[in-house]
Amino acid sequence: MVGALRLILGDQLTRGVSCLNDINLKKDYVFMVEVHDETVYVKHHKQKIVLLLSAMRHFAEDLKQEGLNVTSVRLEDKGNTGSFTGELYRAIKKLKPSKLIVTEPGEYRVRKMMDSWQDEFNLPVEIRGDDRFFATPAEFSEWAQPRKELRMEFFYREMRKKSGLLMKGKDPEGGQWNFDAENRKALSPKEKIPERLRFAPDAITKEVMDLVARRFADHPGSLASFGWPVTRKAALKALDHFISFCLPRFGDVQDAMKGGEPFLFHALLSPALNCGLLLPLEICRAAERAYHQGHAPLNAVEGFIRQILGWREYVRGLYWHVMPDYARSNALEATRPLPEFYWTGDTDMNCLKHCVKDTMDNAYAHHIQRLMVLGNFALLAGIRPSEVEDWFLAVYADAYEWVELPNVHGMALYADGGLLASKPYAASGAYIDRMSDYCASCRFSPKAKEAEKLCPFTPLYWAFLERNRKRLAKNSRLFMPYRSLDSMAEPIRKRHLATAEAFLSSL
Ligand code: FAD
Ligand code: DLZ
Ligand code: SF4
Repeated sequence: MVGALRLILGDQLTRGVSCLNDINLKKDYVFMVEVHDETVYVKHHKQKIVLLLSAMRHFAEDLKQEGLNVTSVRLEDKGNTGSFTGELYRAIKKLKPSKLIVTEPGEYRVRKMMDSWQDEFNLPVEIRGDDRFFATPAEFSEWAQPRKELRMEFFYREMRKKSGLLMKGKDPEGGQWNFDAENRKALSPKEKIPERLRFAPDAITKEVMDLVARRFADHPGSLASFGWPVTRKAALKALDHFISFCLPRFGDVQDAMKGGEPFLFHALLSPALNCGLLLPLEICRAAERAYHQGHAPLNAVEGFIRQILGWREYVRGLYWHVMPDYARSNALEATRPLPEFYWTGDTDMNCLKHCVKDTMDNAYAHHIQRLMVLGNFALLAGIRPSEVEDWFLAVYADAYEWVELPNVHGMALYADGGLLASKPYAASGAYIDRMSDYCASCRFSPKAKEAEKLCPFTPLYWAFLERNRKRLAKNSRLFMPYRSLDSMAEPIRKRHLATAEAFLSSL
């Protein structure tokens, strides 16, 4: 007699995941399924599919080694119905378990499926909370409910107190909660960029790479440089390497960009973290230890921990607090289609060309590339939020809707009208010039006097402000930009607006 069937999803590859708690090794079955629907609900980057399928296969092997009964279905298996529901139906028919146990998923789409399973299978379904986060969705909602504005900084402070990370009793380490002001330096051309730890594909990964190259040839991205960790052991090595060689400089140059250097001092841990190979607490503790051992300065360690304990938790809480309505808002009424160069990199704008190339080569771009180049362009050009969101969800190895959507919809596009960000992250080419070396080899320049050479971000920026005057002019944080626009000589203002119009029509 089979006991419980315990489903593990592709982003739940953690031995301590709640659906495995109290497992009966003799009677229960663990169920893992590779399904077509999950590989194509957006056209995922090839590396993202390889990461997930290879990590799932390794994880299933580890569980088997440990003596658990594991049933896995492979993508190419005969009879694979292609969906979670279809595969569960087949497994339940075959094994006749007494109940189904799952951990809540990371996406609303899958949650809706789960909610239908009890009736669909006529079987008790237990949906357990995902305790791999610092805060539960209910805790976030309790924090958010009485507030008009949901600013990350205040939620982050609650998480510092709750976790005790970087706390000295009741006070923050160093007497300040946030050292962000120290973390906006440009990169010196002499800065030595550390070599990154990438992992050569083993036999399991190679087999999956062949499968993906054949079956998903029309999906974006290249497999040539695949080097993501696909096991917990490798992910722990990647963490160690980051703490030893990158964390000390992470803070200072966190916002910098450099052509041909996609990784700089960033952690590269989000693909492993988001599929469960690493846990947020162990990453934060490792960084905190580096600070206490004098290996990394406080601005770097606080800045890094804030990304995970603050931003990551905050966007997850926000997602579950406001879904499904959140995805439907379009506060700036942006309706332009996504330009083709987001897939091909075929544009004269050097910053975009580099960021798209990095993305397609590695299924990765760092935060400022995502926000201030790729996101900023979509914001200024008024690209329809759902098209931008589908792109971001498809091309990054760390992308799941719970984390992608608030970052794109709220942070990059201001499509939620300011629920997440107190003002749009709109910037002209001068910002990109200050924080990168992209402009030096671009056919445009933010400083050019001639209209045909002027960086397109500049007219797009002013046209964005003009277009959204009614919606944004009252925002006190945009007082200065609107004052600059209003004090601009009329012929120059008109020229910017006409140039932006012509540029947008040419897209
Ligand atoms: P580091 O820069 O070294 O940061 C350390 C860790 O902090 C990351 O691993 C990540 O877990 C966490 N983190 C940092 N910033 C954020 C954030 N804003 N939200 C949530 N976690 C954060 N992150 C994703 O994990 N998946 C996404 O799909 C995703 N889409 C994004 C889309 C846009 C438009 C923007 C602006 C940001 C997005 N981010 C996303 C956040 C951030 O860019 C990535 O987490 C980060 O680039 C991952 O690389 P890293 O591990 O080298 O991070
Ligand atoms: C992203 C992904 C892919 C490409 N393939 C699978 C899969 O075959 N099987 C699976 O269980 N999960 C996969 N995933 C991750 C899921 O899409 C993810 O678990 C859901 O979006 C819920 O967060
Ligand atoms: Fe990008 Fe403008 Fe700089 Fe060219 S000049 S790299 S388009 S910011």
